[in-house]
This record gives sequence, C-alpha cells and structure tokens, in this order.
Amino acid sequence: MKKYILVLAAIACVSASCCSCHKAPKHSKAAQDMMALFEKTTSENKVMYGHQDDLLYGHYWNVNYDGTQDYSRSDVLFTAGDFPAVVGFEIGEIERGGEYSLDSVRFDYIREAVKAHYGRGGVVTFSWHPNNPLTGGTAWDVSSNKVVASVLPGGENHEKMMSWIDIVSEFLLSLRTDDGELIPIVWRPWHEHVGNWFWWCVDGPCTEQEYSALWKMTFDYMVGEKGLDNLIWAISPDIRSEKSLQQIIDSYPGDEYVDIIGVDCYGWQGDPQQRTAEYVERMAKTWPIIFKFAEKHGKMVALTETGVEGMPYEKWWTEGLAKAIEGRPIIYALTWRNASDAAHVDHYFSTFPGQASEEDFKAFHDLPWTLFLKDIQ
Ligand code: BMA
Repeated sequence: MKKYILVLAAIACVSASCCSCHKAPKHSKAAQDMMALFEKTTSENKVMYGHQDDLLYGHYWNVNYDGTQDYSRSDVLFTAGDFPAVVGFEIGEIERGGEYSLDSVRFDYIREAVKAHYGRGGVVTFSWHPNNPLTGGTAWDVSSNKVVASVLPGGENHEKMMSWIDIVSEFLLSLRTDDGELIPIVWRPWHEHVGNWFWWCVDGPCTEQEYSALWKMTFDYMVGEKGLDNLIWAISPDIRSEKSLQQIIDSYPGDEYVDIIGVDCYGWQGDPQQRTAEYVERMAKTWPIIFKFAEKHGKMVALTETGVEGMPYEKWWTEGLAKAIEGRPIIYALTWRNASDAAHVDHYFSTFPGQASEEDFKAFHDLPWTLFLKDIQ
C-alpha cells in the first residue's frame, strides 16, 4: 500500500511539475505547519489580512507610551471586531544594540506582542530597515554604491554586517512559545530591492550580483550558523518599470534560499477615486509578472506591503484592495502601520475608529474570502 501511494505521489509530482521538484529551504515542524496553512488558504483563493505593528500601537494609542504591556488592543479589532490574521513587525535599529526600534517600539514589547499573536493562532512577519553600514546613515541613505560590496566577504564592513545579522538572529531566536519552540516567522529582509531608495536596491546603489550574494550570506548565517529553521523566507520586490522583472530575475538568490515571492505595492495620494482605480490597474499589471516568476520557481505569493497613506478614499477596501486581490492565490495582503507619534500623525495605512473608511473596512472584513484571526484559529 505504502509503495502504491509513493508511486502515485511521484506520478502526480512529475505531471503537475509540483513545488517539491524545486529546491526550497528546510523548515522546523512549526514552520512547515504554517506553510501548510498557506497552501490550504491559497488553494481556496482566500486571502489573509495583515497589518503592520497592529498590537503595538494604533492611531490613538501606543503601548510604549502607556506602558501597560496590553497586547489585546488593535485598530483592526476596534473597527472590524477581529484581529488581523497576520501581524508585521519591524526591527530596524536593533543592529545598534539599543532598546527601541526605528519606530520607537521597545524590542522587548515586540517580543511579547509576537508571542501574544502567535499564541492566539496568528501569523507573524518581520521586516528590517538596517542603517547604512558604510556611511552611518539610515536604510534610505543611497549616497554610496560601495556599501553592499563593503559588507560581502572580504569587504571592510563584512565583520560589522555579520555582527548585525548575529544581533538580529539572537533576537529572532528569543521568539519562542512557553514550551521553548521557535515561533515560525515570515522573514522579509532586503525588501523592495527593485527600487532605488534603500542601500540594497538594484535600481539604486547595489548590483544584482551583490544583492544575490547579500541574500545568500544572510541566509547561510541565519540558517546554517544560527539554526533558524523557523524562518519562512520572503523576497519582496516592488514593481516599478519595464526593467523590474529582469532585475528580479538577475538578483534572485535561488530556490533553495526562498519560500515566498512577495510584492510591495502602494496606492498614491491625490484624487481618491482616480488613484484607487490606478492602484487596481497597477496591481492587475503586476500580478502576471509576479505569478509567472513564482510559478516558474514553485513558490507561493503574498502582497507583503500595501495601503495608501492617510487612507483618503472611504471605499478603498472594497473598491481598491478587494478588487486588486480577489480570486488571486495570494497568502496575505498586509497594510502598513497606523503611526501614532506626533511626527507621523497622518502616517496611517489602515483604518481606525472614526476614520473615513471604517464602514468599508467592515464590509471588507465580511467578504467570504478575506481571513482575519478568527478565520484561521
Ligand atoms: C516606512 C515608514 C517609516 C518607518 C519604516 C519602518 O515605510 O513607515 O516611518 O520607520 O517604514 O517601519
């Protein structure tokens, strides 16, 4: 019987040119379970909703300011009545060894929020906007085209970069359940690399070969040296021009280093209705590029960052996001953060109580194919 099943599986694999014929990273049991959830929801054309920093702060509240360490708040919960299925976290500045992220969140609060969300059955993803190791500037400092070469083996900043990746690894190794099991993480380093605004961008100061080497070096250390087999590796380019696909191909580190092909794509401000229509159109042009590439490499797809700053259109959820993703086999769509600090008062990409798109967000939540936390628990 067992032999019969094996033969059948082999035939199915060859005929469908299935994912297992491609190489892929090896994962812990918990990460495999997470990937199985992704396979299931995408096969049903259901899409998880995600929100950046959702449990840490919202438009009117911030766990850092009130010190409550209460991770039961969420702008998404306050409006739609449920937490997002996916919560994104950002660890920029961790490499400098401080207590606060570049978005002024204590790293120990991030750790607790991750445990709370995963404990409730949610999906966790991480991004990292590291500073520029050559100039000392921010992640957005693109003033030198020598920076990536300087962190690769043999470069003057190689040791420094490896120590930064080590700090990141140690933090991720501290994200465990009460039983000590590593929490699976959709790990999204070196994102939007087809842009020109980060020092690792290939339309900016980095070459495609350097990018690929940077990714592999990061992977080899985190997985090979540190044993982080809980990471689900998501490469997440943006799509900007005719050149983007070729740049993605030329900088791709290889199937054995990647699990998910993501895409970051935002709507623009301006006439709300017109801009929303443009966003839907842009996504419609982006998906064939991403899916073609992902299918060729046997990978799943996610909309790893999206939204419009200030959420100016009251129907953006059903007229914009829903139209951009419905019927597509994508794991999740994550809108960026709802900042609450004075310097970023209009810097929000989801809704909150009293915000113009609140009712429409509830309608988006009620769609039969959108998944929030209760839907995946
Ligand atoms: C950007 C902005 C910044 C933030 C960074 C990292 O898109 O939201 O304010 O510091 O992401 O989260």
